[in-house]
Amino acid sequence: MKRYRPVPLTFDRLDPDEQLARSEAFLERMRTRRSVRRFSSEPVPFPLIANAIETAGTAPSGAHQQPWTFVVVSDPELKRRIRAAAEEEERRSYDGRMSAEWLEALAPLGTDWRKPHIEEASYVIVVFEQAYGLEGERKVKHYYVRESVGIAVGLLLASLHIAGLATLTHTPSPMGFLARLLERPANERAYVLIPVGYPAEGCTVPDLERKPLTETMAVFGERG
Ligand code: IYR
Repeated sequence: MKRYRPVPLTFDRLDPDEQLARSEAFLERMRTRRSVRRFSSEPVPFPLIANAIETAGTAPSGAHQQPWTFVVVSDPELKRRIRAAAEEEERRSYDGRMSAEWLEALAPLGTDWRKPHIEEASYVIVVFEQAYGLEGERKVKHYYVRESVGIAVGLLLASLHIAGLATLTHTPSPMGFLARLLERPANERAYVLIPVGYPAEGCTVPDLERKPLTETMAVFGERG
């Protein structure tokens, strides 16, 4: 069994002014993040992708098991095959598998079964959750897998956005074809597919608003 071996914390204590300035600058930047569905073919520097994945890996995870794998695809033929398989599933979803209520909820986003972004974007990152660990033949139980991977994906998206790239969190359903096409081991399940690149010339997005803090925050006690 691995033992508890504490080491001193490294912690960068900031001046209050600096805290607020950084917090506001980050908020202002993140306010400009939008999901993008049409990409240009312009290449993206690979270090931006690698840094984002390393940033994602700083996420807290259940029992620090880091139950994630990020598969980066730039190969055009593989992207073409992923798009074809995704569109096959999505066509069936939009043509009957999704309920009328679901389609109504999606209407303001203007989505349909066509997924050109999978081929157009410079990179596609497919995130896999590790349902359990594999140490040789032995299965190791993983804890809070979906929560851990969700937090990691949030950090990934923030890093890519701060680096001046556009992304889409795409969840073709069902996603089983991704594990097959990307030759993943038995313990990995596709979690989300993220095209990454620059928006296409003239790219449009739905006219959406974010909920104000008054709707998303409740406070008990004094505000410091
Ligand atoms: N997976 C489909 C449908 C879809 C579902 C939700 I919830 C969205 O927020 C957006 C789309 C698709 O990708 O089109």
